Amino acid sequence: MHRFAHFADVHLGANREPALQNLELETFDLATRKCAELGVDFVLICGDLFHVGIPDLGVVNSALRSMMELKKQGIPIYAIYGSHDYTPNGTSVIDILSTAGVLKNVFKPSFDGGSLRLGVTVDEKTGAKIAGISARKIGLEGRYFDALDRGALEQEKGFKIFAFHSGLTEFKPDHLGSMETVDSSLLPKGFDYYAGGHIHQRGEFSLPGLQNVVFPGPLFTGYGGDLEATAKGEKRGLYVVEFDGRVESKKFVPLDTVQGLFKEYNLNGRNALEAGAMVSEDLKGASVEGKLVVVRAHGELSGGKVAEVGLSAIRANIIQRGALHVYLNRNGLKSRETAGSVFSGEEPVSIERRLFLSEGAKVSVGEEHLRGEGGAKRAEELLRLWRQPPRLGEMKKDYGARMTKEGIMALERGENQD
Ligand SMILES: [Mn+2]
Repeated sequence: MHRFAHFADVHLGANREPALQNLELETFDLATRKCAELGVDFVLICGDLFHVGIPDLGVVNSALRSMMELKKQGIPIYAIYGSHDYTPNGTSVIDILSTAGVLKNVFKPSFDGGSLRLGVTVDEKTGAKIAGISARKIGLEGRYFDALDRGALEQEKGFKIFAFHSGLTEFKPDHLGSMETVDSSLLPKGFDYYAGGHIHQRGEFSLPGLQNVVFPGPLFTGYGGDLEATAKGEKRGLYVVEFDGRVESKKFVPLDTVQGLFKEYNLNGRNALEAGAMVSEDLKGASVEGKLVVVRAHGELSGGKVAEVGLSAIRANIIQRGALHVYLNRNGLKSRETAGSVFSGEEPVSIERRLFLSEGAKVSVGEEHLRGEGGAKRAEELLRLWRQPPRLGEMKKDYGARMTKEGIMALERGENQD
């Protein structure tokens, strides 16, 4: 019996906070060690190994160390590009790793007229055949699928894996409604396993002619939404597939690198101080040590400003109590006092003027000439000034200095007064 590991959407380098970045790298390292421990014959990574095409070298170095361990043990890594690995007209880290022989890019396209032919990579040890389509920025891989010569792939004999990094229309999770996807009918039929990536939610599917369609979900987490799901307890990990001429079993292997705590607060109708007291009281007894904590607050405060809820201080307190990381999501939190003004149906210039007037009235300004109409006028002038692009050949430094100087002049009393 042979086996391979399949995972995707590792997004190394996605998070800037050191604790999360370490966790990303630790999870990847754990995944590679798990692969070796489970005795897989090869590893297939279906895109978004890194969060950007040209990541921080420290992140690359650490990931490389984990991959070299697999290489030393004779376990090859096959990969395709994800939408994040792609750099237009440039060289991506995946290219470098591929040139160095750390991994093998299995996207081998050749164009014959309007038709796309895919080269097949044969894994030496198991004889498994892998064909794959890399992603391009913003779902442009759809065109690859349209042009794909499916017949040639369908005629390939033996155990076949199709690797791709795209959502499939038929299996799109509801919350990704607006995401561009590829129709399943564009996939070549009759492969033994369809190794997916791109969808940050785990799923196993099948359709007539398409068996074993698997999206493993992110290995750790890529975005804030993933972080919330992880904190809520969603398992992250990789697939191990056993095969012998056909798929004998496929198993999800969770990687428990982090424990999470998710808290959600609807602060609708409370004033800022009340809301803050409620949240901090509720979190007082929570066990947070070593955990990834996500706090989401939403609703419209009846009084006070969002900043007066004191969520930042609450976060600092949770960190002090030993939490690994606290992610604060207050995007849905508003205050009646500071709710944004809405002007519509007017010329941009007059919308700007009214916006400056109404916002200006909310702050206390010491300088007489910056209040009311005068202030709005100067704000408009600053806006007009700072909209100017640099002059031809002007250095960034000189442009910055000029903007600062002209900006100060625009704010000064007596200037441009009428
Ligand atoms: Mn991704």
